[in-house]
Formats: sequence, C-alpha cells, structure tokens
Amino acid sequence: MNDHPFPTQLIQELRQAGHIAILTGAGISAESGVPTFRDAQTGLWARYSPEELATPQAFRRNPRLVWEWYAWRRELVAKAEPNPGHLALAQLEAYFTARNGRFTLITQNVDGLHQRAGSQNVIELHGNINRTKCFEEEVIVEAWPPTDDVPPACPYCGGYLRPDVVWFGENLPAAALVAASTAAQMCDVFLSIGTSGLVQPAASLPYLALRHGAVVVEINPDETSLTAQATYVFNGPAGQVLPVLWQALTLNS
Ligand code: BJW
Repeated sequence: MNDHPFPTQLIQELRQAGHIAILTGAGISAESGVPTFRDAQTGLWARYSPEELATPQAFRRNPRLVWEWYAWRRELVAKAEPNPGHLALAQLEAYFTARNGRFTLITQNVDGLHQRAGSQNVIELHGNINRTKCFEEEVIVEAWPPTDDVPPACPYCGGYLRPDVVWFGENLPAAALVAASTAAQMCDVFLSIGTSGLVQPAASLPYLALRHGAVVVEINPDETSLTAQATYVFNGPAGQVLPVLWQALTLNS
C-alpha cells in the first residue's frame, strides 16, 4: 500500500520519463510570502491591479508609481526565502539529471527564488525583477550614479530606467519562448504548478504538451481552465504536494 497520495502509474511515468518539463507561476512563491497577482493586493497597492501597473502605457503615464511598485516588490522578494516547493523542484532536477534525464524548469515568476533554491536550468519567461534596463533602448543597465530621481535616468541615453520584466503587450524573450515551447513539445511529463493559466503565451504550454502526447499534471489549490484536461490533478499548495511527490519518487528507486 502507498503511504503517499500519488497513483503508482504516475510515479512509474515520472521514473521512466526521459524529459520532464515544469511550468511555474506565482502560486509556488505564495508560501514564501510573495503575493500572487490575482489575489487581492494589500497595503499601499490595494488600489491598483497588476494589469494597471504592468504595462508600458502605465509606465509612460506614471513612471514614478510603477518604479515604486517594483521597488516595493524587489524588497519583498529580497526578504523572501525559497520554500519547500522550490527546494523539491531543485531536488527533482538533480535526481533526473543524475539519471541522464532532461529537466526543464520554465517559470513565469520574476523573483529568482528557483535559482536561490538551487535550480540550475531555469527559463525565465517574464524576466527578472532584480535586473534593470533602459525603457528607451532596452539595454541592461547594471549600475547608475546615486540620484533622487524616480525612476533614475539611464546613464547612457538619459531615458528612464525600468525593471527587466515583460509587461502586457510586450514580447517575451524570443530564446526563452522557443526553449519553453520546444520543451513542452518534447517532454514526456509536464507539470503545471501554481499558475492561473490566464496569461498568454505561457498559458498555452500545458496544452501544447498535451497535444504532443505528454502526461500533464496540475498542482494548484484552486481549479483552473486546465484542471478538466490535465491527466492528474493535485489540489493543494505546492509547498506541501511537491516534497511528498519527491519522497514518493525516490522511495525504493
Ligand atoms: C497556488 C498556491 C500554492 C495560490 N501552491 N498554487 C491570446 C489571447 C488573449 C490575449 C493574449 C493572447 N496572447 C497574448 C495576449 C495578451 C496578453 C495576455 O495574456 N492577456 C491576458 C490577460 C488575456 N499577453 C501578453 O501581452 C504577453 N505578450 C505577448 O503575448 O506578446 C505578443 C502579443 C501581444 C499582444 C497581443 C498579442 C500578442 C506578455 C505577458 C506578460 C505578463 N506579465 C506579468 C507581469 C510580469 C512582471 C511582474 O511580475 O510585474 O507576468 S502579468 C502576471 O501574470 C505576471 C505573471 O507571470 C503572469 C501569470 O500569473 P500567474 O503566475 O499565473 O499568477 P496568478 O496570480 O494569476 O495565479 C496564481 C495561481 O497560484 C492561482 O491559480 C492560485 O490558485 C495558485 N496558488 N497559492 C500552488 N501555495
């Protein structure tokens, strides 16, 4: 008898997989204290929705407001620690790569917590909040002279600086999107973890995997549009489900 909640068939499919692809969203960082996007926001930012702040139009309209929203989030992320869900994914990567399997971790998150947990092969679809670029020329800017200007000015062209993240209406980094789509098409098992599946093109990746014959697993306490189509669904927080999945996988293997 199993002392874990996972079907034996799923454990076998995972053990036999040559390539595992994972898509994560804000839900995996929720247990680290990083608020998700579509939950009510708190405090100073309760009046705004991400759709009103995470666009180039919002930045043009009020660059100070948008810069300060990201400065607040950058601080929050700096204080956050990877949780057992992030750590279990890093362990899974080590487990599969040690067996010559391929493991592709695709994240929509900009918080860098997967890398801090030890994950090596991370595709960041929506950029990283800890990098800064020029709003005008899009070049990455590592440092700028101390200033009271908010946002600070680009030291090369004088334009505004902005976070190196992907806003609504902007293209995703081309190489990241190609790598993510290829992984979705090539993998044997695809895990969709902690994402509402509302934002394209990331939301299409599990369906691409399904169309190419992969086993698709969803881990999320809430239902999403993927739930009805996923091969296996685990309704629970990633920080609880993933460590148990890792244990089940490595038991007697
Ligand atoms: C837990 C949990 C726990 C809670 N454990 N789970 C096709 C059709 C319609 C529209 C479009 C389309 N193609 C493109 C678009 C336009 C647009 C789009 O998708 N709009 C939709 C809103 C309809 N997409 C774009 O503009 C993209 N660009 C693009 O496609 O360029 C070409 C193009 C442009 C225009 C037209 C056509 C083509 C860019 C998208 C950029 C998204 N950027 C953001 C902000 C990043 C920077 C920042 O962080 O500020 O990315 S928006 C925000 O949403 C962020 C996230 O990565 C993304 C996804 O959110 P996520 O991760 O799913 O979070 P939530 O909060 O929604 O869900 C959390 C989930 O966790 C929930 O389900 C909870 O239940 C769960 N959960 N606790 C596990 N403990």
